[in-house]
Amino acid sequence: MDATLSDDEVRSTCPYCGVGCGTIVRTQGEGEARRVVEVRGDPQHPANFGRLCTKGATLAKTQRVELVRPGRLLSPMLRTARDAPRGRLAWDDALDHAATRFADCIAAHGPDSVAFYVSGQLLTEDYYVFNKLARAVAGTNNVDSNSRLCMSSAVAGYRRTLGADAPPACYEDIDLAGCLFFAGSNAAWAHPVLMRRVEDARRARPDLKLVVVDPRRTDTAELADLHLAILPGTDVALFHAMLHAMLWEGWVDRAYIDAHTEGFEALRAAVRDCTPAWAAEVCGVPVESILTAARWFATAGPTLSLYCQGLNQSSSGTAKNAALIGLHLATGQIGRPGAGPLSLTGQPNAMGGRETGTMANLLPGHRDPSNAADRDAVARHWGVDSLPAAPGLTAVELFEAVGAGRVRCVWIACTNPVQSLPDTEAVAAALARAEFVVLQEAYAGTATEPFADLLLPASTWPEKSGTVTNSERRVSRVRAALPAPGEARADWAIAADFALRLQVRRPAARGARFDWDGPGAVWDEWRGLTAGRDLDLSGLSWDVLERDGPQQWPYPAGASAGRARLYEDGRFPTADGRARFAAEPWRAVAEAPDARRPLRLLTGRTRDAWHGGSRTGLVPQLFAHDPEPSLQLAPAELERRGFVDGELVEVASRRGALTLPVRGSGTLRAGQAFVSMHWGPEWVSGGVNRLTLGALDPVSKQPELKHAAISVRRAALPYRLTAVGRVAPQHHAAAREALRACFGAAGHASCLPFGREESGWTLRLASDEPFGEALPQAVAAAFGRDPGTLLRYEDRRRGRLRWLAAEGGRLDFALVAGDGGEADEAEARRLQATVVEATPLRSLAALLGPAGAADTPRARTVCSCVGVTDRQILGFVARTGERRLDAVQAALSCGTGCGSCRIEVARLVAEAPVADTRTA
Ligand SMILES: Nc1nc2c(c(=O)[nH]1)N[C@H]1C(S)=C(S)[C@@H](COP(=O)(O)OP(=O)(O)OC[C@H]3O[C@@H](n4cnc5c(=O)[nH]c(N)nc54)[C@H](O)[C@@H]3O)O[C@H]1N2
Ligand SMILES: Nc1nc2c(c(=O)[nH]1)N[C@H]1C(S)=C(S)[C@@H](COP(=O)(O)OP(=O)(O)OC[C@H]3O[C@@H](n4cnc5c(=O)[nH]c(N)nc54)[C@H](O)[C@@H]3O)O[C@H]1N2
Ligand code: SF4
Ligand SMILES: [Mo]
Repeated sequence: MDATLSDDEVRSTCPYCGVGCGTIVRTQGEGEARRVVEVRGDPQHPANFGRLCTKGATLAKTQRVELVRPGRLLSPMLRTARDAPRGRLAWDDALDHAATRFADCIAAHGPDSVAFYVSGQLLTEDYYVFNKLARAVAGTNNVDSNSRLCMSSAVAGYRRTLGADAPPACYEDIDLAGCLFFAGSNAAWAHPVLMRRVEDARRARPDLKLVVVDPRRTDTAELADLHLAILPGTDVALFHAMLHAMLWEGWVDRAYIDAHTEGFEALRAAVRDCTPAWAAEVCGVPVESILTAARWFATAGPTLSLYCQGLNQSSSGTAKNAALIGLHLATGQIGRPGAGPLSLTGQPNAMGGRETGTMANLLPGHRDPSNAADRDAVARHWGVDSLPAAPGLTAVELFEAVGAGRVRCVWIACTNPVQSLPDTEAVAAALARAEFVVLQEAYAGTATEPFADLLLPASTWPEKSGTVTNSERRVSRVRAALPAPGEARADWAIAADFALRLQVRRPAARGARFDWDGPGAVWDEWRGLTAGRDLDLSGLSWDVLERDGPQQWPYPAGASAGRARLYEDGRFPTADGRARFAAEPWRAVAEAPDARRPLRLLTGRTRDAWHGGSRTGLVPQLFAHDPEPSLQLAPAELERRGFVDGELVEVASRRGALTLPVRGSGTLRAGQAFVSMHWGPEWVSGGVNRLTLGALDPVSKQPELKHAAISVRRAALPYRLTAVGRVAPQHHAAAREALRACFGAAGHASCLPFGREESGWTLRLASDEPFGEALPQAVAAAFGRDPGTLLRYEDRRRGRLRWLAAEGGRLDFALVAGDGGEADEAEARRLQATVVEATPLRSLAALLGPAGAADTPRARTVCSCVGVTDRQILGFVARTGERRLDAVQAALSCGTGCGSCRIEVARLVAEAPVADTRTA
């Protein structure tokens, strides 16, 4: 495999999304000084054939030396009392201490008084060791993963209908489909490299039908032939009405239903009253759209469904998944090229967690902890007498149990629950109450860190070695390109060393072995547990992966290739070999809007950010596309409520409130609001998940992170401070720490990076009392500015400050404080834009005061690779009248790199007003 690589290059897999793109990582330097200098797409990897999106393409920038060191956890740190500072200690002492705490807790309160909360960003080997540790040594099923927030409804949907948690289709089906049905997926932003493949398929076959079901007009919807902007949470009503129409029109495949399925009559009865007219009412979309969707799904096939959190993160997530899979079964759109339900996985190794059964309700190899035979099989493999039978706690329940004092010791690895779980105030309160919290993290400064008694430094990509499985069941190697920094260690090794120490203190748990000499040995033990199972990996050694590259499962012993598609023979892994229809009725979202909280809050991703941003947050360039937190509302909604674009509003749900700037967005319908899930307390005071709710799907226990009822009103925080400045690269991380320390008790505070080759920070504070003198001084100092050397324009009586620093003909730093009046805000925006865009400075007077130059909206970067803004694209079209996309791209180069922005560029080019009508 590695014949084409030079000595300083290794093949690995992108650490971000479940597309699972292959990367080639080039390093330079020796020993501790070795650095990643380039990451490019692997042309041989079947998930991406050399492509990367904005996030993958900027991986090398996350490894810049001045960012890596201060941003990482480098040694174990322990605090012995809640308010005591943490002190450094040796690994042996750290793990001994943890083992004593866990063992004492188990001895006093039983095994279910401890819990492990892990992550789909762990490698398969890490996952496997944590699972064995929890069940075989700690003796509890309290081991769950952030996949509970992500994929558990997909797991439940597959298990209920097809009999096993196995996505039956593959990426190649995109090239072969006649109809692509996206539901609750914004793949254009969340799975960009797959979207490039969709564009290719479109180009090759212009009659390919693209349907998108999403309440918002996303970039994915922008590309669709048919966009069903359904009301949030109404997918089951839509899918049932589609089936109703299919039955009426005779589009179902009776022969397939009769030969390969059970339960169709019950579903047919359930959809009898689900007429398209009824669904049009429930979903808020035209009847014709529902009929067209049904026709294309059934007759323009083969039909491939691609779906994600719009279905999964719902109190009826399992029903949504099952209803969609039901459409595939009813039309025979499964088990053949171009067809099938392909749930897109979010995290790079969401699949690995499902395979190794590292979730409360799963056991390794698609086994079930409530089944005695399954428990026995795993216990035998692990060399213990038995495994616990009591059901384990799932993510939301687990933190509720911590809050209630039933779980006392909790071990968190590779996830940031105080940012990403619903109702984060409750999560924080729970962790504050816990007796002992271990956090195994790679990066410093996450929202969960303050709650950790013991911090364990983990190595991460590009230092780790192991395997991951992507959305199409393809197993790829992750290969280490660098040694871990400081004392950081691999996750599997930390878990194994802790297990050995816990075994010493728990004699009954001594049978299980944890003495692997590397992750390859863990892999070999693990794949032994899959022999004869539907996901059989017994033939897939690391040698095979080395020789033949990434492979799909099943890959049983003796095989020479994995299987691209499942169920081609119409036989399913159920007792009788038949798939099952589910017949769940449509149910509304758990928290309906009412008079006090009239808006529906949707949440989701933006293109260039990854979750809480511990990694993408290191690259200022990745903020340019979505530079600051905001609550988006439909423009009509903004107007109706009398809000001005950009003003601060207080957003409140039943659980908590936070203050954000409000923005108009054409992607939303009236009555709806959207906030990106990335804006945790690391970036904006409070963090978005204060608002969200933990209403659970009854089967999958996945929380309804996408739907909450909220109220919005103008924030009563008249005093404002904005500070923006460039900082030297070596001070980037320290400046952030110092600025975050200035959040204090401000009613609203945010701290966001900007820049490309150079970088800096923007701090915004809003308060109900004046800021005085000390805080602005501290802010200036955080930017490395001596207040004595600044140009100062002040009206102390009115609390108005303008502190500026110019250098080399441009403004480098500006601090504006005042009473938040319109003139103040305009001035702050003007100065901010001048610093961020590095505009040559002609006259300070033109920037200051109400008589300042007319405001142009700040430019927003659309194309991250080349650095092209919306203003440049609009300006070019306005000047030239050019509306041919390729001509605009040839002139500006936008969208010619990774292509993640191409849909947006096309929209801007189409919508740009043209002053000159020569060619228009
Ligand atoms: N850039 C980026 N990419 C990522 C990630 C990231 O952090 N950043 N994270 C990865 C992870 S872990 C995941 S899970 C995936 C998520 O990938 P996606 O699920 O595609 O992303 P989201 O934006 O969370 O949600 C998708 C869409 O669901 C819509 N939606 C909301 N409610 C409903 C509903 O009731 N019905 C329907 N049909 N749609 C609804 C939202 O409007 C949103 O556009 O992304 C992965 N890729
Ligand atoms: N409102 C709302 N909330 C959501 C969602 C939503 O759509 N809306 N989506 C949900 C979904 S689908 C997901 S997947 C979650 C994601 O939520 P989280 O799991 O909290 O997301 P991350 O920020 O990726 O957290 C991973 C953490 O692991 C650390 N880390 C990175 N590499 C390693 C490593 O190798 N080892 C260790 N030990 N640590 C490492 C990172 O620094 C980071 O802090 O968010 C969920 N929350
Ligand atoms: S699509 Fe982007 S984030 Fe996802 S694996 Fe590929 S390069 Fe990484
Ligand atoms: Mo996810």
